[in-house]
Amino acid sequence: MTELVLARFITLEGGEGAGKSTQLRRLADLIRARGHEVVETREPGGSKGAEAIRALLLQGDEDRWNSGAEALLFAAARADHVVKTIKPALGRGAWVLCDRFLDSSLAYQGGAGGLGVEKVRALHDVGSGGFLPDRTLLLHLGPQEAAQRAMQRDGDSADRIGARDASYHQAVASAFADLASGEPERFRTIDASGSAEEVTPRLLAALEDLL
Ligand code: Z5A
Repeated sequence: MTELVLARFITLEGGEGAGKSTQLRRLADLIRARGHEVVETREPGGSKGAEAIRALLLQGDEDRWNSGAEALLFAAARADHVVKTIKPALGRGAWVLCDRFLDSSLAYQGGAGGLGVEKVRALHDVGSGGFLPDRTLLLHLGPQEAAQRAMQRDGDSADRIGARDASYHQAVASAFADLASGEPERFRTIDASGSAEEVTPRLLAALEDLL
């Protein structure tokens, strides 16, 4: 008899303040209610080594690292996260929901940071063997609403990447849109406007065929 493969690796992506963390928690509860084990994780971070690298990446002066150094650190954190957390969970049949993954490096360091997506993909090949999600949900929110949400949460204490100017965040949004249109089989773009209660069913609908 063929065994059902239950494990799924799902990533949530989008600009700052789009509501990824909020939606990840809500989705996890709904998927658990369907009888699956769900592991909630995030990047940068998600394993002991990657959480240590997270502090290096997000604290300190805005110009602490250039795009190349940033991309190397994100790739190193991701390599640890994939081996220590994501693959073991998938191996036992769990769903893994991850707040940001490779596409954030492609959009932030590759696109907005000017490094180029091919170099970032090459680092991912070295660190994580090119490992990709089964599905990526890209939360799309207009820049004003996103900035309001981020400001409501962080006030003036944004991290060193979140604190970059509006043109950087606009370049991130445009890089995400390019990534989604380049890989329509993996990406689903979700309207993230409206209340959290209104957004969650849109995300769940984009996963129904995998559940
Ligand atoms: N980064 C990178 O450059 N390269 C990489 O490879 C990776 C990351 C992996 C990580 O920051 C930073 O690292 C990030 C990208 C960069 N910097 N930026 N920009 P983080 O892990 O500290 O946080 P984040 O991933 O940037 O989170 P976020 O994007 O800022 O937020 P979010 O998760 O999308 O949103 P949220 O926390 O769920 O919601 C934000 C606020 O809005 C909060 O007060 C909520 O209660 C509220 N909210 C949420 N949903 C709604 C709705 N529907 N209506 C109203 N209010 C809402």
